[in-house]
Amino acid sequence: MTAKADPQALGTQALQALDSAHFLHPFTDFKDLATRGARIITKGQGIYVWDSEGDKLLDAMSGLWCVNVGYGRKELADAAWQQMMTLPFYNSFFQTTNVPAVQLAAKLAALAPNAGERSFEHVFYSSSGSESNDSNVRMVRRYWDLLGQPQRKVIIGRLNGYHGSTMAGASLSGMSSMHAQGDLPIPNITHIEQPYFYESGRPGESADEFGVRSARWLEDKILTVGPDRVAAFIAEPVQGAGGVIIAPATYWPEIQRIVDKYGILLISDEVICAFGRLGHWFAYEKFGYKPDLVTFAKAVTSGYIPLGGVMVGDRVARVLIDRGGEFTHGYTYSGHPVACAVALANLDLMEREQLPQRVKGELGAYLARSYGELNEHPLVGLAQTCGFMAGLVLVKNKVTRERFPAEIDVGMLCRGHCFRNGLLMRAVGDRMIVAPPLVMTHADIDEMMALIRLALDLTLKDLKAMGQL
Ligand code: PXG
Repeated sequence: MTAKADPQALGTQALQALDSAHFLHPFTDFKDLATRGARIITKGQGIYVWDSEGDKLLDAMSGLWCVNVGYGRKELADAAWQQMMTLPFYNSFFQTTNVPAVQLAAKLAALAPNAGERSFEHVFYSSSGSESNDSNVRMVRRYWDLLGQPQRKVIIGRLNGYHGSTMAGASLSGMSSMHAQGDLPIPNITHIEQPYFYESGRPGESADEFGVRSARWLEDKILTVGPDRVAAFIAEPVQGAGGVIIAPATYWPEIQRIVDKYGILLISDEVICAFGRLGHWFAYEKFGYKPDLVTFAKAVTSGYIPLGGVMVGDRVARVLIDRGGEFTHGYTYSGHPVACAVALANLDLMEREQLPQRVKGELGAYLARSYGELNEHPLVGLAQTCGFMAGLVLVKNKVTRERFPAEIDVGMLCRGHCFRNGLLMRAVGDRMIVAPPLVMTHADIDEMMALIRLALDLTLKDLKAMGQL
C-alpha cells in the first residue's frame, strides 16, 4: 500500500494500515494502536458522526469539546470559501492587519462582559489552546517585568487541570503522566490540589465548606512560594479533560479574595467553557469572578478550523500598550483571516440560534434533570452537570464511596458499551463525561440519556459477572 493510493477508494483495513504506517496520533500508545487499528470517522451531520464501517454515532463530546454548533453547518463552510478566495492568508506582523481579524477582535471584545472594573478590549490570537497558554506565560512575565517586578515569575496551576501539551501548556497542566515525560514542569510553575468534593471532601463537611477550604490551598501555596514571587494563578472554570470536575459555589469567591489580596493575575482558561458551553459567552460571568486573561480556542470556530487566543483585560493590556516596547512573541497564524472569518460566521450563528441562552435556560435545566436522574443508578456515585458539561463517577459502593480497583478500568468498560451502542461518551478514569453539541433538542437529549443508561446497565451486568459486585 502506498500513500499515493486514492484514500476514498480504500477500505477500513487498508486505511488503518496506512494510518499506522505513517500517522503518529496525539496522546496515543503507538504500538497498541497499531495492533487494533484506528477508528476512521468519515463524515458528520448535526449531532452525529459516521465511521468507515457505516456506523452512526451520537457525538456526545462535540468532537473534542468544540463542535458547539453541530456538524455540517453551511454558513461556516461558505465563510471559509469566501475568505479563501478573497485573501487566504496574510500575516499580522510588520504593522499589517486584515479585515476578519479586526472584526473578530472587536466582536469578542463586545461579547466579553466587563468584570467589575476590568474590561476586555483586546485579543491576542493563536491557533490553539496550548499556544494561547504559552502566550499567557509570555504576557504575564512581560507584564511583571514592565512593572519592575521581574522576580514575579511563579504561575500556580491545579493538579488534574489541563492547559495544553506544549512545554508551557503541559507544565501549567497538572497531569502527572504528562509531567513524567520530558522533565516537566518547566521552572517556576507549581500546582495545588483540585477542588474535587466527591473525592476529597471530609466526612461531615459540606460542599460549601470544602469549596472555601480547597480555595485556601491557593493562599497556602502563595505563602510557601513567597507572595512577591507569584505572578498568576491559572484555572479552568470547570475542569474538562480532568473529568468534568465542578467546584462548589463557594470556591470562586474565595479564589477571588485571595488573588486580590496578593495582587496576582487570574487566568481563566476557557478553552472548553466559553462560547455557550456553560450558558454564557464567557464562563467567568457565570461564576462572577474577575479574570485578567481569558484563554479561548475550540468552540470559537466550533472546531471547523483551528483558532485560539487570549482575551487581554485592561489591567494587563494598559501596561503592555502604555509602557511601549516590542512584545517579542507571536505566530505566523496569529489573526489568520480564514480562521477569523469562520469564527465570525460561527458566533453569528450562535447568536441567531441563541445557543448560550438555550443552555442557560430550559434546555440546560432539562439536561441537568435528565442527567441527575442517573444518581439513582446503582453504579453512579454522583452525577452532575454544569451547563452542557456533565460528569458522573462510577462507584462500587454508593454509601462508602468505595471505587473500583484501577486494574478493572471500569471507565473503559463502560465506554466500550457506549461505543458499541452508537454513543461517543468519554471515560476519564472512573468518570464518564459528556459535552454535547449546544444544538441538541429535548428529543436528542432523551436519545443520549437512553444510550447512557443502556451502557451503565451493561457495565453493571459485566461487573456482576466479574464478581466485582
Ligand atoms: N486548555 C484547556 C482548558 C483545554 O481543555 C487546552 C487548553 C489545549 O488546547 P489545544 O487546542 O492546544 O489542544 C485544552 C484542550 C480531553 C482533551 O482528553 C481535552 C483537550 C485536548 C485534548 C484532549 O478531554 N483540551
